[in-house]
Amino acid sequence: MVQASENLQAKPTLPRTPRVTYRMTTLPVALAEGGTLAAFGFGAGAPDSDDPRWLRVPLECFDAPAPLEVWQVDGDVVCGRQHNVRWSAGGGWLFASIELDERATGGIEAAARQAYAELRQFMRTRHERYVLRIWNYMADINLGEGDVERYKQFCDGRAVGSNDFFAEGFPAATAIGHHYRAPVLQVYLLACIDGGAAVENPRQTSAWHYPRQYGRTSPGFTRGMLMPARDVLAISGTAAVVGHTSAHEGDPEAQLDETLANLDALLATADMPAGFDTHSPLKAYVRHATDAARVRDKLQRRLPGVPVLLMHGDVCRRELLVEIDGWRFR
Ligand code: 3EB
Repeated sequence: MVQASENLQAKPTLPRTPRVTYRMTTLPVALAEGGTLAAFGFGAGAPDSDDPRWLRVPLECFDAPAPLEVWQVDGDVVCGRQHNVRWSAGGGWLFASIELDERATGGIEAAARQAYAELRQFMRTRHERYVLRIWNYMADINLGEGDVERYKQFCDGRAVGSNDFFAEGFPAATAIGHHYRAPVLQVYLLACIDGGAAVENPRQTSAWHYPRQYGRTSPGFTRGMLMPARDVLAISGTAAVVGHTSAHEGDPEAQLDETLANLDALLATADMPAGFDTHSPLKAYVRHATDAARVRDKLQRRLPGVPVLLMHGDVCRRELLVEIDGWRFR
């Protein structure tokens, strides 16, 4: 829940939230534009570049050709590298990413531990102290049974590597399985010189209170994060979890309806206008390619005109077939 209602009021003097758009453009064009903090390509067909602002996300988009995602801030952007961390900063905002190969770290738990430890160490050198939003993409997320399922090992390693990183509160987050040929863990984040306001969902148990059955280490994330200026809500990966239970096992369309009900409740709790619009870029992660067309059709009916990237990705509980994350700009 938001702590106090004054947290929801617009704060125009605070850093203006980056604009997030999906665009049919090229990497050089996106990076040449003023104020580009980050640009993302999706899947094996995306180009590669050493520019720290560029990130190739190892998820395929069901719609070809995939657009680029571009984050733009007011002001000049500088960028660099520190160990495995690539970063860019401008306008009070920081983008940082890390990609580790599990064949070098010795598995997903160690990769998560190292990724979060490196990001935490790097962030200590920065003025943008508030991590507001974070994304995690990993291979074979549902491989293994019980406590050794790889997502649960990831949660263990994330908690150890984070140490005191999120002592003041968890960021909004996404954790999704990719199908890339190499076992890479990719983590990227958005941070700011000012803090946001965490928003929980009244229909969902807070993830850090999940009961033991979901793993030794509860996942550390908040359902949504209002940006410092209170103009934009960053929406965590949202699936058909009601309370702490997965709903509608085996039924992707019913799961999608439940997910949309969860999103409506989150927007209401954050005091954002109901529904999504053309300035609300979302991603829908679909586990089975055979469900993609039905998910696309339903989204076009339920969210007409909303930019939704349809991605091939695995949700962190194997019974969950679809998940949505993204942004709601006021
Ligand atoms: C859920 O509601 C779905 O481990 O960072 C969503 C968003 C999920 C973030 C994470 C996991 C994470 O529990 C899973």
